[in-house]
Amino acid sequence: RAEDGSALWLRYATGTKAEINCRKQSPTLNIAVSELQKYWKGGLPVTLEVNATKELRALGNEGYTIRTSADGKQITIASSGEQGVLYGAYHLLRLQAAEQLSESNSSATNSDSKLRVLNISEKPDYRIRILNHWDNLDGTIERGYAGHSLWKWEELPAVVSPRYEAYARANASIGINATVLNNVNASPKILSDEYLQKVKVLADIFRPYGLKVYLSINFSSPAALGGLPTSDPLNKEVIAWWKKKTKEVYSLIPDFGGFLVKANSEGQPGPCDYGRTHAEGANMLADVLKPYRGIVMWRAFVYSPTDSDRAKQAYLEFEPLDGKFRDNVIVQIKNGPIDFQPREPFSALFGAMKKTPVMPEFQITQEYLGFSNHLAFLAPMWKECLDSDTYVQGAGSTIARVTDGSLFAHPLTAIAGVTNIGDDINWCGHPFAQANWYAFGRLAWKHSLSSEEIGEEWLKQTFLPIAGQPSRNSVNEISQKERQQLHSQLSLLNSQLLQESREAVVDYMMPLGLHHIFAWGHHYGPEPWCDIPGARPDWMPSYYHRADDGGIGFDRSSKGSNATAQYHSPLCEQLDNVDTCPENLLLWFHHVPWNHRMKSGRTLWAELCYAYDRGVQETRNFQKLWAPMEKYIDPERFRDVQHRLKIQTRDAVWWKDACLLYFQQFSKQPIPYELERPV
Ligand code: GCW
Repeated sequence: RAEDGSALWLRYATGTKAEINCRKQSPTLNIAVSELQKYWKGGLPVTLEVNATKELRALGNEGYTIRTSADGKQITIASSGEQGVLYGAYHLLRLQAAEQLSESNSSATNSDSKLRVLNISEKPDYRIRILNHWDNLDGTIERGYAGHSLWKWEELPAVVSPRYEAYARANASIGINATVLNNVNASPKILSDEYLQKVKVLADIFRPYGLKVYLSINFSSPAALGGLPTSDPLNKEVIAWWKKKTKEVYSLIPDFGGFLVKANSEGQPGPCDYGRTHAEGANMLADVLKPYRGIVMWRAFVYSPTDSDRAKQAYLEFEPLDGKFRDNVIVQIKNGPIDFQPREPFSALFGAMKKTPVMPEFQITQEYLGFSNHLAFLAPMWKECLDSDTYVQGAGSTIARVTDGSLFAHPLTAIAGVTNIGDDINWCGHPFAQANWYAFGRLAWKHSLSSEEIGEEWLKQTFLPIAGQPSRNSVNEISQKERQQLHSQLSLLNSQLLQESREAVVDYMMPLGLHHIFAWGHHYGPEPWCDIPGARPDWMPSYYHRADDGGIGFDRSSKGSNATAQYHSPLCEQLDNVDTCPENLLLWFHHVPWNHRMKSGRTLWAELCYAYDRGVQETRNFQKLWAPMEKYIDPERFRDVQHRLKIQTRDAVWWKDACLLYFQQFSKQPIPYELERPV
């Protein structure tokens, strides 16, 4: 019963062919039919319908209904579009695999119990639900921890890996409908004729699954690839070059999505090189893409070493441009103002652009959360961002509502996730990292889903025994009693491991609002002491933690860099005041004396010690929570997780000891005896 994780959450059992009816045929509908024929075990026949009723039109061509007929004898999946039918089919299979189909809803469910009456109606919250691959054309992945790129560029277009289709299927199963194939640090070569032929092959494979291809472009492609003397966006020849190139792209890929652009950031070229604004650069590309209904995703991740506070820069650069972008441009904003730290406040830019559609960029790959060695379920972090209130139109102006089109009625809505996928057999490195790909898709579809619901779905699909297969310790199927125990174990894993894991990382790496005290060059271990003479100050940890004899933390209040002023009232005042600022962001916004009294009654120093220690102890508990899974699942996945959890604890101790010993030279206070102290 070896399992290698390659099936992801799609570990469906095959068996007798189910009765599936569909009057139309098409590549997309055929996938829906075949998936259900092979894997639907619910007993009732399923009818698939593409139908333009008023109700279905309101749900859009990706929305759907799933209903049991009045006589209870069949199920109908209906949508006004073929894509919606496919999503409906995966929804039904998900309910089955997560054992959420039976009437009783008890943990003792099995395939024999009575099917509940289905009355489901769904439509996605975002129009574009997109993965961003930071994959380079040489096969490496920037910040990738699961092997090399899935895209075998040197073999394409002739050789087609079966994983391309498996990738599209996995995305379709969770509603992801778009993907950017290459790194935002983009090679101009991606737009060469040679590479476009390769991209076309991928787009053709993805199309029936409703997965649209986008590309990251290098802003100086006209010069670098086209040989022009400039890439100035207002230059006529440059515009003509982009027009010709875009025409070529669409002749190969008629439903091509558009361009993602990282411009004038971390050494990338951009319109500012020619004295033009980000809007001028984005609009030039938008005009070129417009006739094909393509869009531009323009990243707001910009900062330079000259300004005093990096956390303020994206806002300062982009807020004045609100209203200056074409309607097929969307500004892509990282969740926090710095860079995917374990915890950041939300980026104030979300509340600053009323006239411009903006989209969140989340990082699924764990660049700053232990790579693929640490277990960190990220749904709680993304929910924290989406549920944050910007107050841009008064209370209730959450980031979810700013970006899903409900607050400002922008028709263009999107959400991006920097993916953690590589060519490892299990796709994501850590078996639990698959949960983050899954969670991103589910939240992009429906941001009101709770992290607990998503965790439960994923755990059940990933670890319940596949129906009809022998159990871990015998040739028989798992017994009813064992099944119940496994269900309780999974529910513990959900509440105490998945849901706690991100907070544990925050605790053992950067509690209380600390950020970016990572080692130089990679972003894995701690190096708060790092000081490289002559290096960019904003790339040094001391820039961020500012520890000294007087205290620790970055003063971004009105007495300091005044980043708090970028937030709307009443949040602005709340963050600005050291007594009302949430303690989990305290050192992000304030430089606080070591003896400052925290809500717990402890001093800041003691609180810091307790937080680091709590993080370590949590990871020890994760190992204990995982141990009983040995009885229920295959040894391969069991040991893989067990092994990584050990590494996580070892690293957590490393973080705690390194940070506490370093900061102690400023606090000059002992580490409390009741904690696990460094030697
Ligand atoms: O998170 C940082 C990374 C860079 C990345 C950059 C970005 C793709 O350390 O590797 O480059 O942000 O988002 O552009």
